[in-house]
Amino acid sequence: VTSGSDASFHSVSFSETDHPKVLITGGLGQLGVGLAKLLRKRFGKNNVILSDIRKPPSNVFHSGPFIYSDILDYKNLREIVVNNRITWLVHYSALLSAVGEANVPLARAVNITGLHNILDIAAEHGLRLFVPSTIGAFGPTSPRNPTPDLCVQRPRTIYGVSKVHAELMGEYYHHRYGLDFRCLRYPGIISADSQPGGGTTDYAVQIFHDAVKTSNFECNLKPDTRLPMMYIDDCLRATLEVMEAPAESLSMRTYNINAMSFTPEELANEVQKQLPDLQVTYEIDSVRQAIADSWPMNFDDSNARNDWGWKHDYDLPELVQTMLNFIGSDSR
Ligand code: AKB
Repeated sequence: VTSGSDASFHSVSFSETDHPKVLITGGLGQLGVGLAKLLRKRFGKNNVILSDIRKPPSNVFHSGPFIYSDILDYKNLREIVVNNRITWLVHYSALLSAVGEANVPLARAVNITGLHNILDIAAEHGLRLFVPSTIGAFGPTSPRNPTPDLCVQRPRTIYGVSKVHAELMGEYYHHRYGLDFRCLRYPGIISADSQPGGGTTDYAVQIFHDAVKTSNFECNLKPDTRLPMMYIDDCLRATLEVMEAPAESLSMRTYNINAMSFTPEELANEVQKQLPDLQVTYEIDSVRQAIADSWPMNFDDSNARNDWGWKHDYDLPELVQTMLNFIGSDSR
C-alpha cells in the first residue's frame, strides 16, 4: 500500500483469516481480567496480552500473557505493539468519576494525554481500537429519561469531559485517518470477582458484598437515584460483539448500550427477597450524588440493537441471583 516502514505496519494488520492479537491496557481494573478470559477463549490464550502498571496477582499472571505498559510512555507502548504484532487494542486505562474529581491533574493526564498516545499508536500501526465511554459523558443539560446517542453532552466531571473528548477524537481519527475506532458508552457495570475503582455506581457492587458479609449496607446515594446498569458478562460480550461487527453494520462509531435501570431502593428490595435480614441506611456522599443527578436515568440503546444486534441477557432479578450465588459461594 505504501513504501518504507509503513509497508511493514500494513503487513501485520488484522486480516479476516487471522485471529487478532489483542493488547488490553488498564488490565487490572474492573473489566480487564474478565475481558481477557473471554477473548482468550475465542482467539487463544497467547493472542491476548493484559497490561497494567501494577504487579498482577499470581492467578492473573499464570492465566496468560501479562506485560508492564504505561500509557503515558509512548515509546513503551509502541515497543509493545511492534514486538507483539498487536492488531486490536482495548484501552481500559482511566480514572473513574469520583476519583477523577479527587485528583483532576492525574485524571487529565491518564484520561486525556494517555488517550492521545493510544490514538496515535493505533493510527500509526493500523490497529482496531476500542475505547469505552460511559453514561458519565452526559450532563445536566442532556435529556435524562431516556438519553439518546446523539444529544447535548456537557458533563460536569473531568471523567465525563475526558470521555466526550475520547469519543470526538476517536471519530475524528476515523474520518481523517481511517482509524478503525469503536466505542461503547457503558452504564454502571456490576461484577462479583472484581472491584470498581472509585466510580459513582460502585454502591451497586458493594451492596452485595455487605449484604452477604454483615447484613448491613450504608448507601452513599439517595434511595430514589435511578441510573442505567449492566452485569459484567453482558458488558464484555457487547465489547467483543462490537469489535467483531462488520464495519458496514456500524452506522456510528460510538453507541449507547444498556440492560436495566434501577434505584438503590429497588436494588435493595430485590436483594432482600433473597436476604431478608439486610438493613440499608443512607449516608449521602454529596460529590457522588451531584454526579449521579446529572447522569442519564434511562439509556436509549436502540441504535446498537438495530445496527449490530445488541441484546442483554441479565435483568435485575437475574443480576441479583447471579451476584449472590457468586459472592455467597465465595464467602463460604
Ligand atoms: C463511574 O461510576 O464512574 C463508572 C461509570 C458509570 O462510568 N462506573
